[in-house]
Amino acid sequence: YEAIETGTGTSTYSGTVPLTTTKSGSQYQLNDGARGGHKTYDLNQGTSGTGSLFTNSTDTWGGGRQTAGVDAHYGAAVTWDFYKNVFGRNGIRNDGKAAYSRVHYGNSYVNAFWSDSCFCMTYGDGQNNKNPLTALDVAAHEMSHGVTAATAKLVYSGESGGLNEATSDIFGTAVEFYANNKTDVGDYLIGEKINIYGDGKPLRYMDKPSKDGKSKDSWYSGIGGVDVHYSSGPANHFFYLLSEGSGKKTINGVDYDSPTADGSKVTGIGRDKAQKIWYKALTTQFTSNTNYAKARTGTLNAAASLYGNNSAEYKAVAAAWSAINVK
Ligand code: ASN
Ligand code: ZN
Ligand code: CA
Repeated sequence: YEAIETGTGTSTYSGTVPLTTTKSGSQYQLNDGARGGHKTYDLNQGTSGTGSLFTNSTDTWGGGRQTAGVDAHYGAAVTWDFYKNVFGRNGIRNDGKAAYSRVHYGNSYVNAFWSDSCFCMTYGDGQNNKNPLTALDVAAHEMSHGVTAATAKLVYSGESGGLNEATSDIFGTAVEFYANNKTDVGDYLIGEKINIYGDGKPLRYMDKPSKDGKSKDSWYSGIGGVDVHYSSGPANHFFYLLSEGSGKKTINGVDYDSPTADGSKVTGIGRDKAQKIWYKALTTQFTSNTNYAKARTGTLNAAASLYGNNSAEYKAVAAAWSAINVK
């Protein structure tokens, strides 16, 4: 017999978390029957297949190889809940069916990725297998690649590739704020917990993307030739400005200082409205070849349909794009 259960896990990055599991006979499995049957597997340093489903004799998880599995299983659940409760989206393809997660990929593999062909998320263990790339914002970033692939299908190169990456950073961040647990209170930093450079610094910054040394703060002709993880900068910056406004601000103890390309002042409309606008644009306006100029139009159309074309929200979208040089 099988039953849906609620267990507890000790994670790497999110403290003690609830886990939805399945009891099968006398064994518990990381199989989330409340969210489309999302399963989490241990690749045990392999690079193909599914390895083995995490199983346990009790419903208390963590320690050793299980710990990264706890993060991945929790991250997939919170991301599922975010899309469901905030946007009414029932899973990545809005069909109620889950993807799956694989952890412990390869040896000292410093990346995580979404693959549409397996419909799954995969996580490496980081440098010296010490920092698995399973933090909540990373998991939500990867799962959101699945949502983009199921909706706008933004091509993963050129300007559309930058918008694809930014979409994952935007919703990765939104999920972290949504979770609002003790250790994931939410910030506009990407990958601040995985110590990818060994110096404790985040991978990316949304208030001023150029703080990473590579991302672009604003649009310019030719940005389509930049790696998609850096051409995402202007759209991440747009989202920050639209949510929080320009200038200095401290949120959950983190200091931000967001500049504008033209010295203009932008007043934010709050993250809840900004994420609604981006989601509506992604799912009803953007297409595979949407570039920055079309993203401006698409988000303005989304804002008009949500709030009206004379609304403060519509005007803020226009102002935030202009502030990153998309006029
Ligand atoms: N972690 C990376 C990402 O999701 C993997 C890649 O370069 N596609 O963007
Ligand atoms: Zn990505
Ligand atoms: Ca973050």
